[in-house]
Amino acid sequence: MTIRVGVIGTGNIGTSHARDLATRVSGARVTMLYDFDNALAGELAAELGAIAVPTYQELIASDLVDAVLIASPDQFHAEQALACLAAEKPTLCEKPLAPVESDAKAVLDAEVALGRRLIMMGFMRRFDPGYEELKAQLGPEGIGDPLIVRNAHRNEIAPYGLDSALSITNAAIHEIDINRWLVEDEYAWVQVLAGRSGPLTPLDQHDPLFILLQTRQGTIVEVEMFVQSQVGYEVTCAVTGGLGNATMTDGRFVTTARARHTGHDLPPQWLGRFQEAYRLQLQGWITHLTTGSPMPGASTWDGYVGSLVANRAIESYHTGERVAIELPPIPALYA
Ligand code: ISE
Repeated sequence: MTIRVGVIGTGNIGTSHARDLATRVSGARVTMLYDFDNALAGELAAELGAIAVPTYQELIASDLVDAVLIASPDQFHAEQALACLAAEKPTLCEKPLAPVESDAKAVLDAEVALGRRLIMMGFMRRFDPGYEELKAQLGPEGIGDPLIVRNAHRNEIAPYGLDSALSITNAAIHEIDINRWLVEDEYAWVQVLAGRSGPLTPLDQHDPLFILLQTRQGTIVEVEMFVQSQVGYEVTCAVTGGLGNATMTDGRFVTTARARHTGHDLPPQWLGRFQEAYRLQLQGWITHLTTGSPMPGASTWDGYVGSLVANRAIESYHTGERVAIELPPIPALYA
C-alpha cells in the first residue's frame, strides 16, 4: 500500500519533508504540492514527479491525495488543519498547531467532535534518538525521577527575524512539548525572564529569553531560548535526577576529547541536527497509515497544550510575573 501525500508549503521544511517522503521513507509518494509561491511549488513538483496546484483547498480535496502534510507558515496551520478534518484526511501538521491558543482549541474541538484522531503533530524531537536515549535514563534503574531539567535552544541567526513572542510560539514550543514528554507531567506555571540581550537584538525585543516552568509534581524545567546566538544550531538537555544525572549534548551523551580538543562541530541549522528525527517521524506516520498501528508522536491534544503554554509564557514575557497554567480535562479521545 502506498500513501499518496499532498504537501502544503514548500519552503525549507516542506521541501525537506517532501524529498524525504519521496526518497527516504517507504510506503509513501508525494503526488501534489501547494505553496503561495506557485513557481516554488512548481519547481519541486517537477523534481518529484508531482503536480503543483494553485490552492491548498484543491490539494486537500483531490482524489490523488490520501494524506496531507502541513508545512506552511505557523499562522495558517489551524485553518488548514480544520480543512483536513472536514475532508477527513489524515494529516501531519508541523508545529505549532497554532500561535494563538483559541485557534488551536478550535482544531482540538473539531477533532473531538469528529471522534477520530486524524492529526499527528510534527514535534519531531519525540523521534530523536538523543532524546529517546535521555528519556531511557530516567526511573529507578537509571538516574531516578527528574528533579531539574536544563535546556538550551540556540539558533545561529533568527530564521524569520527577531520577535520575542515568535521565538516562544515557533521555537521554544519544542522545549514546551519535549519536556512534558520527557518528564511525563503537565506544567503548573511558567515565568519568562527577559534580561540583557545579545548584540543583534532590536531595542524593543529580548533575546535570549529565560523560560522557567514547574510541573505539577514539582520538576523544575528551565529553557534558555537564544535565536541569534551567532554560534550555530545547538540543542542541549541536561537532567538532574534523584539518583544521578544525564546530559544530551547535540544528540550525544559523550563528548570525546582528543589532542587537547574537546567538542564537536555544530550544524548551521536544525535540518542537520534533527534530520534523522524528521525522517523517523515521517516513517512512523506513514507506517501508522499503511498498517493501522497506533498513531506515534504528538497528538492534537499535545499541539493544543503547546499553544496554551506558549500563550501563558508570552503573557509572562509581557508582565514579568509567574503565570499559572490550567488545562481543561483531557478529552477521552487522547487519554
Ligand atoms: C524552526 O521552525 C524549528 O522548528 C527549529 O527547530 C527551531 O530551532 C527554529 O528556531 C524554528 O524557527
